[in-house]
Amino acid sequence: MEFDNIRYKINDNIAEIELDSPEKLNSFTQEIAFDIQRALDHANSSHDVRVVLITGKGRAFSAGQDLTEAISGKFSIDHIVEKHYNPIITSIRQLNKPVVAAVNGIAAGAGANIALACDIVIATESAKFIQAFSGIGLIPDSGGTYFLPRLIGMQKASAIMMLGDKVTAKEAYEMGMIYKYFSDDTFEEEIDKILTKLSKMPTYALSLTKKLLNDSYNNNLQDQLELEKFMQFKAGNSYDYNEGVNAFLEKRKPKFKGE
Ligand code: LHQ
Repeated sequence: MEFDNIRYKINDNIAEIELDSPEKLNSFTQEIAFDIQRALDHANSSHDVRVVLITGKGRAFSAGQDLTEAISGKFSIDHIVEKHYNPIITSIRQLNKPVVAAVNGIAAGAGANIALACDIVIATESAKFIQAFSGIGLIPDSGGTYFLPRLIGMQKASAIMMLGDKVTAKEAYEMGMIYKYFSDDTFEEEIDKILTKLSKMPTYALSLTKKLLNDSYNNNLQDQLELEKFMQFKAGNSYDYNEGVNAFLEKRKPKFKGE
């Protein structure tokens, strides 16, 4: 697949989406947003892909919306939200494999919230998360008002969104905003380990886990128990379940197919 505005490659069942406009801190134009949407769709439907990585080139993950495009009047603000960002967030949540955000540097505005929509968020020690919206008179979009209070609680989410403070990777980790952070020196190595592990796991079961977690936000306990029964039935009929149990009983490592 050819992309003009991002880098997209698939190796060893790992799809990597790299934002590739470091001179503008990987801020999003329409072309970039559409390329990301296309790459996510491809990763979702490709049988070769068992895990997806989103990361940025240079010193930023992404500084959010390209503000020169935003102010140009080329697109209305609601068009940008509806056509550029909302489909990306919906795709990440509905993607039937794990999506990892490797936050290699500053993540601001929509850039921060796209990262927070991913299943696993890992940052470099020097990364910073900024809900930059209030600094320019906007509201947090790209799912920020949905995910952030659920991740860190309403009080901290309100303060971070209203004050627009820079949150360090250590602070983000301590408040439960991200899974882990690593020193800048070992970051790539650690990300590779996580991706390699995920690429060999029972992908189908992980996709069902993801569906359950998506619904967990909205269901009551009884509905969630019912859904777990249904999803466990599906997982229990998979190739990987059979392989996992047999490997355990035969005292060998399982060879999962992701099916
Ligand atoms: C940029 C940007 C950028 C263009 C750095 N755009 N060039 C939805 C609906 C519709 C409209 C609006 O937006 C949204 C969603 C959103 O995402 S709203 C939030 C938009 N993002 C921001 O407000 C963040 C703006 N950027 C910053 O505050 C700073 O650049 C941060 C704190 C991210 C980094 O600061 P520094 O490390 O000091 O870097 P810098 O400011 O010097 O930036 C480096 C270059 O990147 C610079 O260009 P230049 O030609 O002077 O070297 C910046 O102009 C450019 N850049 N962010 N969003």
